[in-house]
Amino acid sequence: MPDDGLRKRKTGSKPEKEPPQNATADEPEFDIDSAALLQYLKILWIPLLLCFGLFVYINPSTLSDIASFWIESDDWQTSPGSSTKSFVGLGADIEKRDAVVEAFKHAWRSYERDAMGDDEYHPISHKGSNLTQAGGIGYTVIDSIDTMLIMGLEDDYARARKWVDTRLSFDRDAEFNTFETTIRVLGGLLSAYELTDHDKLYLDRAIELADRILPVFDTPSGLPLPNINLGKREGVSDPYLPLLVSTAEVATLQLEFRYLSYLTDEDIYWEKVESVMRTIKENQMPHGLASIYMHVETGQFVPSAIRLGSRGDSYYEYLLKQYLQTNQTEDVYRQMYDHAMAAVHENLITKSPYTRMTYTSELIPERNSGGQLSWRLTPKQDHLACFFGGSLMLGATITGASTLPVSIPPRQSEFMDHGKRDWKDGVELIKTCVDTHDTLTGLSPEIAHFRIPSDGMIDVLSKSGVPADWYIKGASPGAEAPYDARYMLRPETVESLFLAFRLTGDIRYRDWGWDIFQSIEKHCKVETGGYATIMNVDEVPSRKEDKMETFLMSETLKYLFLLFEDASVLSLDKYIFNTEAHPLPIFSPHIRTGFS
Ligand code: DMJ
Repeated sequence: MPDDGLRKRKTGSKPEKEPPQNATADEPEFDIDSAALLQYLKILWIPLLLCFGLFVYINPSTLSDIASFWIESDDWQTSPGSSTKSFVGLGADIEKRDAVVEAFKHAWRSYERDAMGDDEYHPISHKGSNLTQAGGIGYTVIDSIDTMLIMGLEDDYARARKWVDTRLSFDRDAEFNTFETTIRVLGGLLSAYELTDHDKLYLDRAIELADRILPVFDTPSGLPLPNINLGKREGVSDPYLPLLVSTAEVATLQLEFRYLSYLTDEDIYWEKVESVMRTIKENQMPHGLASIYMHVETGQFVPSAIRLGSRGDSYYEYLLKQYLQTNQTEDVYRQMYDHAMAAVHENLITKSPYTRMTYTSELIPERNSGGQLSWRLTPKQDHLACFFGGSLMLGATITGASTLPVSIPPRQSEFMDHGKRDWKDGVELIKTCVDTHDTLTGLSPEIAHFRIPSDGMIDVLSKSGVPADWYIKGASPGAEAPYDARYMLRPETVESLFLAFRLTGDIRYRDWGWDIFQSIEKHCKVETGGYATIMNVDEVPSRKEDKMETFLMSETLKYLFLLFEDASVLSLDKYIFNTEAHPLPIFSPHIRTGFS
């Protein structure tokens, strides 16, 4: 190898050092002042070093921060989601925030005009309806109250309060879903109590409702029955699946009943829901995941689908939030959450084939002829699973933004053991959920299927010219739209955008949220009042269904409002949001500290 002792410069690379064009060979390199300065520095470096050493001794995280800045800043933080480059601060975007308030007014005031007090609203026929023949339980009114309070809509709020005071009745001889009644009505009452500086009306009604619900827990396992006859105070099984209960439904009552226990100092609410968590822990499946059904007598998991979507979703959400709710004093929930997250990462988080999008698959149980159980990975993601990106980011930092202030965006030293993994995947999952809005309406379908090599589908090119990574199953131009193609005003993507923005201050989350809001305005708004589910996200003009889900006012518009509101409003270090977006305060329990 020819070697003249000098490293050869790569062809075309920049010259290492060129003399300045006007320099002459005999000019001195330093003038006299520079030389004196060098002398001083030689004398000063020892005290400077000592000072730096003392500073690091007092602030030990400095070194790791510097190291992580150099080593990883352009990897984990910048590319997957957050960086100081797009940091816009956490102040309000008043114009956009106020546009969301107008949307809420459009929804609420038409409901009030056409259906005040009814459980549900049908904006096209301008009618209301109740969940049962026995009369309403304030489903829509109570689900919407805290949003009015947060938005400062005093007159609307005053009328809603009056309705609760004078017209609300839970004495209904009919069956109501335990989970839905808890998250919407009990959660709404508790949140209203908190945000009104403890208006006793709401606490009294919350106690009454919770007492009527309590009989559902009288089962051999302590797992609650799915339905409650509020008038008779009797738990009722699902007539089609009498021995089964859904995992998300039994494990998504805890924030509400625990907070009520804290407020009333009555142990019974706490004990009933905690015993559910104990049963779940004792019966954990070997891989740490939770199938969507449990046996109400034995308390065991029953082979059934495993997913972050329907009937699975808020089980994972409440594991983290129970830990955050009590100021991180109950380690058992952190352990259960960490265990579950490891299993989710190992088994459910998947990459799409073309653009390597991150999504969550489902596992479907199958038995062979010998009765042996195996699990089939299915590339299907419900819109419901889109809560998970923001939730992963929330759980990724050492504090969950509660006991200690966390930097925004967080520093390396502020992550949990697996925090970087969760943060990164959380950001990626949000990007995927945003990508599922790449439809003719700009809204995402109820269910997206992702491409796998064996799906037998012909490649359809996406806008960027590569084959599309996801599709709506059963959808084809001109044909009747499948159920999967609808958008029913769901909040999960904007919920994640809200959390991600609060944790990063990154403008991109606001931009995406604004796009979604504008699509809702354009395609779901009913001009005569209210908003409606649309039947097919890939059809314009949109065809509407005569239904406005209550979570539009409790969740979707609340999260959009908070996305553009100043971050000091309902800050994440003081509140957790129940799964229906009702904020409940973080508190330190005096006596009860969970189970181990
Ligand atoms: C809400 O009722 C709750 O968020 C629940 O956990 C599941 N999703 C709906 C809204 O999509």
